Amino acid sequence: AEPARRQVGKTQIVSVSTPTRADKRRLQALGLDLTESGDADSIDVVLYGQQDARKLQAAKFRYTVRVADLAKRVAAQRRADRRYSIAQAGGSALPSGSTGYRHLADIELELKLLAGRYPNLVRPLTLNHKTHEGRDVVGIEIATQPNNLDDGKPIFANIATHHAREWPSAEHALEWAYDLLTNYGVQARTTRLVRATRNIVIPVVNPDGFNISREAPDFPPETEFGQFSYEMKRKNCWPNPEATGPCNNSTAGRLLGVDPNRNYGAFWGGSGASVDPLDDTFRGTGPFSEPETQNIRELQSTRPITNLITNHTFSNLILRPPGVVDVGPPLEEPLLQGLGARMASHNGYSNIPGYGLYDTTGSTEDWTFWSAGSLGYTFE
Ligand code: 0X9
Ligand code: ZN
Repeated sequence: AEPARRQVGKTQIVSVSTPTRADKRRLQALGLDLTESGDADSIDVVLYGQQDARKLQAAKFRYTVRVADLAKRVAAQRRADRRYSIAQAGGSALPSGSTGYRHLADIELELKLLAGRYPNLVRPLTLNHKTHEGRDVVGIEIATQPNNLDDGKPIFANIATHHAREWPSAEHALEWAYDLLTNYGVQARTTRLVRATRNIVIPVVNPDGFNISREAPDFPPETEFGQFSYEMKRKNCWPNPEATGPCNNSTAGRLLGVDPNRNYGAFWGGSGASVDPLDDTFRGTGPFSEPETQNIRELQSTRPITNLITNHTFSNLILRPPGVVDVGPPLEEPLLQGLGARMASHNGYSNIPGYGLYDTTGSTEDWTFWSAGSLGYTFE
């Protein structure tokens, strides 16, 4: 069934009280839009109008409103972004000097420009599978002999934007590339790092979804398609046979697609993912049914990627395997915990297992770790 298109009431962010894991599981089963923001006793949830609020109330959840009018908040943030951009006209403190969120075309162009500017350090990368909308998924790899794929160096993969709306994650990955390239030969630490390792950077794993979110039109909230019908898109553009219209203009709105971070083979079929194609955490029709996850699987499987960070937003968390509590800690728990702690000591994030806020199955680092042995983390 397709969702009722006309939303009644404002889009809100609420903090739902979930003191036990049973509460968290019961909340996940409602099919609402859960964020990874919250704490041990609560999860923040996006409510798209009264229908969603009623679901919470009917299930007897207690919640407090954190953002009463998300549309208003977003408008204020956009004004703040513009002010920032103007104030930083001479360039920001970021490695690239960028002053605003990039569009997909910006990212793709800048990757090409970096390859052109640093031919001795950069090799362009196109992953094996085009997306449902026919896009290439692209990145770069950075090494002192970029084209010598037999250099035997350990690879760190810094990948981002499985989730369409998580724009800052793409910025993280791309700025990492700028950091390495602009500081190579300038800062001793970066120079050592670039010499000793190979770095793969893929800023946008899900370009179809990202492009829809990033280019979403400003529909007035009271129209048939509300403001967040596309901007708040999370998933890819899997063409749900039950839904009509293309990914950016469908009666299903943002709810079309598969959650790429529930589609990996690790524990696929378990809890913390949805079987309903219109849910935000729809796991897909089978493990690795989607081009986006096939791309990362084949990359991880054919290259010596020893470390991986998959960037999401936001909660200031470093999440390590497993994503689902029943799996229990791996033998490598001290190693994973320790490396997480070292990373956290640099950025102040909380270093916790992936299941910390809620269970997920089919997620990225669970597959790269449990199947390929790569030390994978979600930065949230
Ligand atoms: O739910 C997710 O896919 C990630 N959070 S987000 O808000 N960006 O959607 C977290 C994935 C890793 N976390 C767990 N395994 N719980
Ligand atoms: Zn995410």
